[in-house]
Amino acid sequence: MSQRTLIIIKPDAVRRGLIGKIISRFEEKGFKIMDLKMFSFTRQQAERFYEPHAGKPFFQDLVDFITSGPVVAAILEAHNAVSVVRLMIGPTRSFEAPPGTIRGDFGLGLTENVIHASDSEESFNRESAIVFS
Ligand code: FUP
Repeated sequence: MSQRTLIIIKPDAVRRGLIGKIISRFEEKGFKIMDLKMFSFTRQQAERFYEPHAGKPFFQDLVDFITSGPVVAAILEAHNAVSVVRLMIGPTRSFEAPPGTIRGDFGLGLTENVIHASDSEESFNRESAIVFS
């Protein structure tokens, strides 16, 4: 059955001019783009978005980073969208992400790791309500 997921092209990738290349990968893979927007997270919105990480040692750095410039958010649809997109982005630590993944091809960072993608349908519902409200 068709499923939706959320991706966010993070400020590092937007600053480096990678929006087109990253969106193209999902188009070429066959995803339908259901919604797309560029915006900047407010601090309050970022704290809600990353609420599952509240209290962790990297939380403030994460909020500082995601609010440091514009991002591009998209809702993508396909069969098994959540797991297919997670495969395409690669592991959290870009420096360990295999070539061929988006993090593996475009980044080196941990906090600055190019792209976010929902890790479950529940996360998609929660995150998309914050981003596309
Ligand atoms: P992911 O689902 O791959 O985006 O990774 P997580 O949900 O585990 O982490 C969310 C974000 O927190 C990551 F994108 C990067 C950041 N992070 C850090 O900055 N330091 C850490 O030690 C772990 C995660």
